[in-house]
Amino acid sequence: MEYSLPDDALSLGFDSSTQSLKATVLDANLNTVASEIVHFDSELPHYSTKDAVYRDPSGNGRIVSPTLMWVEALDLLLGKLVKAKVDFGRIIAVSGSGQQHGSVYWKKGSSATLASLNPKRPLLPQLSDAFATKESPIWMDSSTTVQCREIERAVGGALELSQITGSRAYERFTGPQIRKIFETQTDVYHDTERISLVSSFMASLLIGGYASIDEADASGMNLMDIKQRIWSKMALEATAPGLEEKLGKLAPSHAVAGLMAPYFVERFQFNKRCLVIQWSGDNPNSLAGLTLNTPGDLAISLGTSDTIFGITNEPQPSLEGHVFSNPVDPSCYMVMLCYKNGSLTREDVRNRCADQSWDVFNKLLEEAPPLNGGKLGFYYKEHEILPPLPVGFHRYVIDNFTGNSLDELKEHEVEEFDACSEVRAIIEGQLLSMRAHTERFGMPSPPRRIIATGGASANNCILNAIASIFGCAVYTVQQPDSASLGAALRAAHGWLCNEKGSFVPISSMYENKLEKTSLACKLSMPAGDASKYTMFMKKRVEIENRLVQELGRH
Ligand code: XUL
Repeated sequence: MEYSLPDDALSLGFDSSTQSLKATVLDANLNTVASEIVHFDSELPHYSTKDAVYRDPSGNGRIVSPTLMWVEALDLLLGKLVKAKVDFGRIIAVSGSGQQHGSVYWKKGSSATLASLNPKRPLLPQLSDAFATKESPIWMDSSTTVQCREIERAVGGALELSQITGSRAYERFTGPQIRKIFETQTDVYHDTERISLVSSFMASLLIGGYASIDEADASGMNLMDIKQRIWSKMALEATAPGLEEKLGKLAPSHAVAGLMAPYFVERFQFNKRCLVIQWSGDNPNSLAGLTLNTPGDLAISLGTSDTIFGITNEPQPSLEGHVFSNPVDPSCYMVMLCYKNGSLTREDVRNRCADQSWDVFNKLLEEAPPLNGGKLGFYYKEHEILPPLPVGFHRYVIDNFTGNSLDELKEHEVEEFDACSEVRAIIEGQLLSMRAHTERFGMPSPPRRIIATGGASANNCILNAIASIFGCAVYTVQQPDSASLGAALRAAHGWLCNEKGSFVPISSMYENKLEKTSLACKLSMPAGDASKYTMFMKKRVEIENRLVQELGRH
């Protein structure tokens, strides 16, 4: 069944990312009709941030952003939307995306301040005293290793924490960040009435009260029981005392956080029935913006780091990657894997073997046969996290390789490959690793479809390799604003669920519109034959496991 929005309706999605605050406005046909942006460094220079953050000069890995910069940016961005003549009265729902893991510490008494904002004055002066600390730790912070190990130990180990919360403890995750504040800034912790994520913080501004944390972004905290979608008592106790009260309740991502606060209705002429739908993290919103909606859907974002998102019913949380609650359907899960060695490592091979040219690179890729005559390469120009391996290149040739069963075949290590084998080895190697790790993580095989995005997804030869290795259709979409677009789609979705009084699948909103709208995906390649690659992948996993045992650090 297809659901539509009222003809003249608009939905608004924000993206409060590390560097900027963006807005995307969609009409009832889900076409983008306006978008605006505020860059923090250049447009709010009085915070003196570099890359929108403060890095601790002692090199201890502490990285924070000024909370008030985000408050001021919201006023500024709404002013730009007014200038762009967006008719605020037509906006039926607003949602947003926040950089994941970052946290905000509301001072005792601030809920009253939030509820009584004066629409004649900007937000900033009214909220300048609302926080127990004005510095929000963000995802780039890596200063909480001690707290990570303490939390893992308290719940019985890293794997146990992952099975409860969807991830082992990571420095940037909010639980370890909160524990560090509790341990090192005890006054701040005790003076805090409510802890928000960046996402629920921005939603709180819009509703004039504390918004719940949504279940998808809560999955990036090491605090939520991923199966039951409630705070885990064990994880809470391992993190800090009295924490549950400071976190408030959880809410499904499609739920209504509240009505637009009178402050924004009077100051910007929003409709007073405008709904604020729960904000979520940037990665969950990107999943929504890339139109992933069904178990088996997979997105591969090929950028500086390669990131994979997928939807599954049966996740297998482990010591790598992350399981999140699915932001567009709470009955299943989102999995996310991040590779550090992405485009810079591909470029390194291009520069060494292909005269620094993608055209030459593509020709070489096509000269080498699929399965590369049994040649397998592992290229880590950066210390890799998936698998955990140090910088280094490793090349192997499978002996007596015919492309049929590899079970009995042995391999030997070599120093180098010829240029076309090297080019095919990096591409096949990265993709085989993605296939192996997503399958190990509980993604269906083959995937239902793959949506490729990011710089390298413009390369048809690489798309061809993705289709053959994964054995499914690959679509491309060049959508640089997938997080704010996803937020706008989720705003419309939340509005529809509220209107129908129960959850409706998000795909029912755009199924028949896809080809006509800005979301259109083009089928790029037919599925290839993946069964030979299945054997090749098993061989690769065998070698990878050996490398991790020999060289890896957990
Ligand atoms: C995800 C992560 C980043 C942030 C900022 O775990 O740390 O992607 O969400 O974009």
